[in-house]
Amino acid sequence: MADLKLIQGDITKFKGDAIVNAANTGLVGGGGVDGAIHRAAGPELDVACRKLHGCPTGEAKVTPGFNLPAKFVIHTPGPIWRDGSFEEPKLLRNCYENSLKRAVENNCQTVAFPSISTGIYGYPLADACDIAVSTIRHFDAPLQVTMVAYDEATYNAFKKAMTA
Ligand code: AR6
Repeated sequence: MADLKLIQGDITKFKGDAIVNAANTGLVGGGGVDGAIHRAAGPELDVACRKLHGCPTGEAKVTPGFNLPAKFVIHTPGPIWRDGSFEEPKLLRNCYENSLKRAVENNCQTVAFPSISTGIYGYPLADACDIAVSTIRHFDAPLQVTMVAYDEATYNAFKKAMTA
């Protein structure tokens, strides 16, 4: 079972083995947490991402962390919320599960996640938190996972999902 804890803060400051990036399918960088991670990692991250030739929604690909304190960045494009009938829940579950698989493959013990898809991609926060918490908790590996909530609403929603 993966162990899960919650903090509020900036994921680019996470000192551990890997941080997860809420990316886009082109892996070309963007706004939100993706922009923050690219700024903090430095331009080499963009060069490394371009060599990966994109990533389908729900899958996950790894790069080094370059100037970040974390050793690796695991890039996963979340689903863009439409109305919930376009496999959004399954795709969001895949994001968490495939990111954790990449972490294990790279011998990571400590991994941090942002709240995937609940910013620019518009996934309803409470539902996304339930999916994140249950997928991480059911993942069978000795990983220490930290959810890094940037804003208070996200922190409170995760807290609720974790105590439900
Ligand atoms: N640390 C932790 N969480 C953060 C940080 C940070 N430094 N900055 C923002 N967040 P979003 P998405 C939170 O929009 O919805 C990009 O353009 C933010 O408050 O970053 O998956 C990509 O290239 C929110 O709670 O990701 C894609 O095109 C959460 O991270 C698209 O956005 C996710 O918000 C992906 O959209």
